[in-house]
Amino acid sequence: MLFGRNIKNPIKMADKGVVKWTYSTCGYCSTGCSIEIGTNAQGQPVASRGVGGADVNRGKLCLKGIFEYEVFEATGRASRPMVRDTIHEAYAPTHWDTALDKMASEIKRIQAKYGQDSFAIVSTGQILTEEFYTLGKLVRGVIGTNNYDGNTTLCMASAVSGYKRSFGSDGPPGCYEDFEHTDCLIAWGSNLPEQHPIIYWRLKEALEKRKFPVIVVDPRVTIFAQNADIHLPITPGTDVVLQNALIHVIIKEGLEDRDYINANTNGFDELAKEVENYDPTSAAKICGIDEDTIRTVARLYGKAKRAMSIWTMGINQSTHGSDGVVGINNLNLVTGNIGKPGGTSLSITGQCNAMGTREWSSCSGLPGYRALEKPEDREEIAKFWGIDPEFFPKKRGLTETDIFPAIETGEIKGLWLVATNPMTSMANTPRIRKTLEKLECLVVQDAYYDVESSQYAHIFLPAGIWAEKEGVFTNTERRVNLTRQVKQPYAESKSDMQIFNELAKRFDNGKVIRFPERPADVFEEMKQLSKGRLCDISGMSHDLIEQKRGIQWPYSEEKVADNENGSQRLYTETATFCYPDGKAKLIPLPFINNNEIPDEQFPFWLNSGRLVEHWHTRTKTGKIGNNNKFSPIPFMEMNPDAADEMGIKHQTYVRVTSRRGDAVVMAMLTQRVPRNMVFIPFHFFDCVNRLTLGLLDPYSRQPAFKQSAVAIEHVDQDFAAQLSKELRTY
Ligand SMILES: Nc1nc2c(c(=O)[nH]1)N[C@H]1C(S)=C(S)[C@@H](COP(=O)(O)OP(=O)(O)OC[C@H]3O[C@@H](n4cnc5c(=O)[nH]c(N)nc54)[C@H](O)[C@@H]3O)O[C@H]1N2
Ligand SMILES: Nc1nc2c(c(=O)[nH]1)N[C@H]1C(S)=C(S)[C@@H](COP(=O)(O)OP(=O)(O)OC[C@H]3O[C@@H](n4cnc5c(=O)[nH]c(N)nc54)[C@H](O)[C@@H]3O)O[C@H]1N2
Ligand code: SF4
Ligand SMILES: [Mo]
Repeated sequence: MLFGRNIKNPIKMADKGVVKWTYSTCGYCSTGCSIEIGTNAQGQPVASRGVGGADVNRGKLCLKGIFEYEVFEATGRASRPMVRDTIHEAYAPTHWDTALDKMASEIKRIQAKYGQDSFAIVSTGQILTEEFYTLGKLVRGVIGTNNYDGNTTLCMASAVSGYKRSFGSDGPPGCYEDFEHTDCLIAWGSNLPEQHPIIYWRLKEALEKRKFPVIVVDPRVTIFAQNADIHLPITPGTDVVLQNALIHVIIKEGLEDRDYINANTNGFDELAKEVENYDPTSAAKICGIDEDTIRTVARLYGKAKRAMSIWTMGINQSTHGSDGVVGINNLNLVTGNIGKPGGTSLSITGQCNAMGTREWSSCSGLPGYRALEKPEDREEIAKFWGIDPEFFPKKRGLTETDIFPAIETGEIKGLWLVATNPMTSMANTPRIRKTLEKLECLVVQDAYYDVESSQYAHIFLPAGIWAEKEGVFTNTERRVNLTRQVKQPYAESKSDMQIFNELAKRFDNGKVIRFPERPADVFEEMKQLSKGRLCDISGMSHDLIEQKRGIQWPYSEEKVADNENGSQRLYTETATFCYPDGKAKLIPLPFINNNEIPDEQFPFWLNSGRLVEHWHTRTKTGKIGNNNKFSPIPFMEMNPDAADEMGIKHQTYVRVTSRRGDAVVMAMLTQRVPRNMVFIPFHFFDCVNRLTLGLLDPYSRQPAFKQSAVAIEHVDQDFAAQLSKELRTY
C-alpha cells in the first residue's frame, strides 16, 4: 500500500504567465510589507508575492496582500469624471477639464460668498507621501482653507496627541525588532493577528526564540487574547484606570527606575500623587480586572529588564484615547522603557500611509511636523514655496469630526473628500447622511465610483490607485518604503497627484508655487524640507529605498555618507525628547467615566472593529472573491448565554437598536464576547455606524467608536434575509 507523498498529486501553481515583477509596498495596512506585483505579457497584474530580502515581512504576505493584484481591475473602478447639478439627478460623465473647471469655480464661489474656510477638505491615510505633500501645498498654499483634515482623526489622532503631550512630538519611538529584545509585552486594544498579521508573525517568531510574557488588554477574547499568557478583559473605556493602578503598584513596590526618571522626565511627583488614588482594590471596581491580577501584571512589567507596550484602536478610539496613550507613555517612562531595544511605546498604525500624512500632509500644521502656531515654521515654508507667510492661518482649523457639525450649522458649505468614505466610516451615519445632503458642493475623489459617499456628491473624480502610481509610504516603525508604478491609472482616471497639480493651475497661487510632475522631484523637495528635523529623510532616494527594502527615518545625508542603515529607535540618548529641556512629561490622568454605558433600555455594550479578510468600507475587499467569501454579509458576535436568554438562535437575523438608529445583522453566537457585549465589524454600509455615538476625545477629537449602548430585538427572518440581500451591493 502506498502512503503519504507517493499517492499525493503534487500541488501545481497555476502558470499565470508572469513576465515581469515590479517592486511595491502593500497598500492596505501599516505593517508595510514589501510586495512584488507580477504582470503578464499584456501588462496586466496577475499575481503578488512577498519580497524575501525585506526586513519587515521576509517574503510573507497576509490574505490581503496575496490577492492585492486584483484591486486594479475590480468591480466598481471609476473610469471617467462625472458631474451633476443636484444630488437628485443622475451623474453625467464628462472631461477632466470640465470637471476641474467646475470644481475650481465652485471652491472660489463658496469661498467668496461664505468666507475662506467655508470650503473644507478631508483626506486619508491611503495615498502616497508625495501626494500628501502636494495636497498640503495645494490646500495651505493655494486654496487657503483652514478646515482641512484627514480620516486619521478616526484612527491615529489619539496616538499623535498622546505622543506630543508626553514627548513633545509625534513619532513612534520603537520598531518591530524590539520584540527580539523585550522581556514583557502588553498589547492594549490591538487585535494584531487579524489586523497586522505580519507584525504578529514577527512577534511569534521572537517568542519562539525566547519566551517572555505577553499580556493582552481587550474586552473581547480575540485570537491575540487566546494566545496570550494573561488576558485582561477590561471594562470598555477604562484602560486609564488600569494604567494608573499599574503605576500605583510599581511606585508602591519601588519598581520604578529613579535614575531614568530623574535624567529624562518632569512631573514625577504630580503623577505619583495622582496614582495614589488608584490602589488596585478601588481600581478593580472600575476597570473590571481583579486586584491580584493588577499586582501581578505591574510586577511583571516593573521587574522586566526591558518592557514594551503596543496599542491600536482599543486605546485610540475612546473618549480617553489621548489619555490612554499618555498613560502608556507614563508607564514606560516610569520604568525607564523608552528608546531601548525592547523597551518602548509603539503605536501600531492603521492605514498603509497614516504615518505619511502625519509627517507631510500639512493636515494639522505644515510639512515635516511643522506647526502653524510657530511663526518661524510659517516663514520657512512660505519662503520655500515662494508665497506670503500671511497666507497661512496661525492655528490649526477644524478636525474631520468637527467639520461635519460645522456643515450642519452652515459654517461649511463645500467639501472635498479624498480617498475616504465617511458615509460608512463615521459614527452616527444617519446624521452624516443629512449633513452631506446640506452641502452646496461635495467632491468625491476615489478609485471606485460605487463608494457610498459618492451618492451625495456633485463632482466625482476618478483616481488611480496604489501601484498605478509611484511614491512612498511610511509604516508603523517609521520605515519609508517605495511603490513603483505597475501600470497606468485605470481607464481615464488620473493619479491623485496629477489631479492636485491640475487643480492648482486654476488658482492664483498655483501659478506662483512650483508643482513638480514627477514623484521623485516632489520627494527631492520633501528631502530639503526634512533636513535636521525629527523626520529627516534627506539621505534617502527612491532608488536607495528600493535597494534597502525601506529605510527608517531619521536618515540624514551623513548617514548615507557613513553607509549606515536607518534609525531603528528614537530618544536613545539621555534627555533628547522634543521639549526644550529635552525631558519628557509625566502627566497625571484623573479619570471621569463619560461614556454612553449600557442601561435598562439599551443593555448591551456595542463594540466594533475589523476582520482579517476585509478592509474598511470594502470598496476593495468586497470585490475580491477570496476575501469577500469569508464574510459577505453583516453579522454580530453575541454571547450564547445572552442569546439563550432572549431565545436567539445561531445564524438568525436580529435587529439592533441604539439611540441613533437601527441595523439588521445575523447573530453569530460565540464566547469571544462577554454576556453584556456584542461586536459588529464596521466594514458594512448602513450597519454598525448607524448605531454608534462616537463621543469625542477632548484632545484628539477622535470618536469613541468602541463604546455605545444597544438593545437587541427579534425580527421577521424572511424580511431580514431580503433586506440583507438588498444591502449586499456586491
Ligand atoms: N484586515 C484588516 N486589517 C487592518 C484594517 C482593516 O480594515 N482590515 N484596518 C487598519 C487600520 S486603519 C487600523 S486603525 C487598524 C486597527 O487595528 P486594531 O485596533 O487591532 O483593530 P480593531 O478591531 O479596530 O480593534 C482592536 C480591539 O480593540 C478592542 N477594544 C474595544 N474596546 C476596548 C477598550 O475599551 N479597551 C481596550 N483595551 N480594547 C478595546 C476590540 O475588542 C478589538 O478587539 O487595523 C489596520 N489593519
Ligand atoms: N464603527 C467603527 N467605525 C470606524 C472604525 C471602527 O473601528 N469602528 N475605524 C475607523 C478607522 S481606524 C478608520 S482608518 C476609518 C477608515 O474609513 P475610510 O477612510 O472611510 O475607509 P476606506 O474604505 O479605507 O476609504 C478609503 C477610500 O479611498 C479609496 N481609495 C483607495 N486608494 C485610493 C487612492 O489611491 N486614491 C483615491 N483617491 N482613493 C483611494 C477607497 O476606494 C475608499 O473608498 O474608519 C473608521 N470608522
Ligand atoms: S500585513 Fe498589512 S502590509 Fe502586510 S500584506 Fe497584510 S495587509 Fe499588506
Ligand atoms: Mo484606522
